[in-house]
Amino acid sequence: ETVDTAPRYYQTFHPDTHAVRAELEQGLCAPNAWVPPKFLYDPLGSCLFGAITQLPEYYPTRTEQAIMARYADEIAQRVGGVGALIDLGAGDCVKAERLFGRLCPRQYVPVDISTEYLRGAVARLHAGYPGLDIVALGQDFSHTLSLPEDVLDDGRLFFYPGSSIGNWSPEQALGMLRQVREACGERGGSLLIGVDRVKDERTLVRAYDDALQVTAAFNRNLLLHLNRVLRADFALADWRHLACFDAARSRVEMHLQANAPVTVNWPGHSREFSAGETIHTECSYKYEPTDFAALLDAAGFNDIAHWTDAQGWFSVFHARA
Ligand code: AVI
Repeated sequence: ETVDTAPRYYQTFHPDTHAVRAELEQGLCAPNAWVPPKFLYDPLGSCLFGAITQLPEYYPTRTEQAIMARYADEIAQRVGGVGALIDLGAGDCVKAERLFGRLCPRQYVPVDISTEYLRGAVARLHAGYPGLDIVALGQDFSHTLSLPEDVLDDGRLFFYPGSSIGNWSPEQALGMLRQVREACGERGGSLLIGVDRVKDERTLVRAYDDALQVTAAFNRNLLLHLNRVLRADFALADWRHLACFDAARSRVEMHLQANAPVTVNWPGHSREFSAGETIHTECSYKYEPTDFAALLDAAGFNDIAHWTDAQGWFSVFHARA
C-alpha cells in the first residue's frame, strides 16, 4: 500500500524585494551593463529553457542524457544507496525523474529559483509518485545553499546536471562546489554533475543562437521579467539577442544589444544605452575534463569518476565528499 505524502515547500526566494531590485540596479547601471543569469528564469523563461533543450542545435541536454543512459549501471553502482536526492536548478524535474528507477531515493529535494514553475513541476511529479517524500525549495542558491532540517542527512546525492555549473565563473563555481561538499555531510554524501566541454566555436555558438530563435526569445524574455520586477519600461523591439564565444575565457556569452540609442526608466532611475551597447545576461563556461576534475579536487571532493560521449562533447562526473 502506498501512503500519499504531500510535498512540503520552503520558499525563501521572493523576487519582489528591495535586495533583488538593488542587485538588478547595480548591474544595469554599471559601465558594462549586466544582469545575473538567474533572471532568465521566470515562468515563461523556464518554459523557453525547456524548449531549448529540444532544439537540434542545443546538444548538451541530449548528450548528457545519452551518457547517463549508457553508463546508468556503473553510475548507480558507484552512487549506492540514496537518502535525499538534492536536485539543484530542478526546473521541470524531468532529469531527476529519470534517475528514480535505478537510484530509488528515499526523498527528493528539488531546488529552483523559478518558484512558481517549481510548484507546478512538483505537483505533476507528486501525482506520478504519490509515495515519494518531496521537500521542494524555492531558493536562490547563488547566495547560500541552505537545507531545512527535514532533508535526510545520510546518503545525500547532489544532482547538478545540464552544465548549470558553467553559468558561474570558475571562481564562483569553486565556491559553489565547496558549499555543496559541505552540505553533503559526513554520512556518505556525493555529487553527480554534468559539465559541457570545450569544442569548436561554430558548434558552441549555434547552440546559443538557434535557427528557430528560441534562445533569442529566452534571452529577450529577461526584459519582460525585469519590467515586472523593477517596473521598468524595456521595449522588446529595441533589443536583439547576441551570442559569442570567448575562447580565451572558454565561455559562451549571451548579450542583449540595443538596436538604437534608448533610455530605459524605472522608479527612481534611468539608464541610457547607446546604439550597439549590450547588457551581458549569461556566461556559459566550457571545461576540459582535467580542469573540471581539478576544480572538484580543489573543492574537497575525492574519488572522482568521469564519463563522456564518443565525440567528447559533454562530461558527467561523480565525486565523493
Ligand atoms: C542552464 N544553462 C546550463 C544553460 C546553458 O547552456 O548555459 C542556459 C542556456 N542559455 C542559453 N541556452 C541555454
